[in-house]
Amino acid sequence: MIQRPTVKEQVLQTLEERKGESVSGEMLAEQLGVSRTAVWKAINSLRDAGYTITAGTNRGYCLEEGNELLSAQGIRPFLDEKWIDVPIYTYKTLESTNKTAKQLALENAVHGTTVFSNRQTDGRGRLGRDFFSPDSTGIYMSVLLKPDFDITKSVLVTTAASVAVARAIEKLFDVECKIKWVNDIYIDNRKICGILTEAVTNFESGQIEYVVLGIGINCTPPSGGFPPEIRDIAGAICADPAEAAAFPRNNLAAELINQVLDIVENLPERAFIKEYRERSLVVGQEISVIRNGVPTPGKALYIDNDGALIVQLQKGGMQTLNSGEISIRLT
Ligand code: BT5
Repeated sequence: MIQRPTVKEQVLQTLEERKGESVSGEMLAEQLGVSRTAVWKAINSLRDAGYTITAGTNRGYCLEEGNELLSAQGIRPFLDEKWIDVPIYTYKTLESTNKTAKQLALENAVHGTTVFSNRQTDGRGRLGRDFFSPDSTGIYMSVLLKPDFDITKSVLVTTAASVAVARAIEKLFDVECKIKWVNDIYIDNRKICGILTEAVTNFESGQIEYVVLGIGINCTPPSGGFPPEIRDIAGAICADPAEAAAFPRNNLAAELINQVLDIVENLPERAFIKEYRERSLVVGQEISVIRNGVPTPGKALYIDNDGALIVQLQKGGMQTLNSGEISIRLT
């Protein structure tokens, strides 16, 4: 059953579309077919949610620029026509957006359904590691992928997604994104994004039914700085914590959806591998391959057409790394 948007959601939609402009309460009431009191209540409830909405007697209501709370209404105006209808869910707090996206998948959510949270209490990395996901300074999102082709090569989804994230960030900001195999995005030698891809297989057929693509991005540094355990590696797209409120999170969120869904559509052609190689931080570098906590030194030679990393081991021989169960460290 399709749920009708609430008055609050509709008011937010109009204010987001006309951000920085005054919109009269009377016009809003008329447009939505509700009373002016209902509009006034919706405005108050949006203010409670953290939006700065100014009001003048004749001027009407104005959603001030720099109010970058993530919302479906804020994101949708930036989506490409092609993806304009993807279902978007935004939350203040979730344990993990990947967990919620998996629940939605069980309820038959469609390809492209995307979940965002302003904060995660149990954000996950690979191999059960934590992903630090503080309030309102990052984008934590999961996209449900159910393309109509065989998605068995789900490792390619991670490879493609890294390129999509790099493209989205560079479209909006004057920065250069590099990729550390498999799935970490770096700016100026600091990790600003991690990606966690989870494939869910059908119990009976053993086939991959869908993939949940989780992306965590540090937009600005958290107000208290990064916790000590990641202080030396973590960074953010914009280094100034004072920019947090004005950071164009809705625009970036939409661009991430656009780029991810575009690249996944063309996944079987693997055209993105070339760009992945060009963005690589590791090719040609001395590295340590870490399997079950044990490091083995070697040199990263190249990335093959499946996104696997080919390593020349110091002790002799070559190794093809194609599993998310392995980490590498630059040495
Ligand atoms: C990742 O794992 O980097 C994948 C992170 C995926 C997070 C997204 S957020 C939305 C969705 N919902 C989830 O629950 N997860 C996904 P991995 O390559 O294993 O790296 C984890 C390591 O990165 C940690 O052990 C830390 O060293 C470091 N780290 C943790 N939080 C970080 C942060 N905010 N920024 C940079 N590095 C971080």
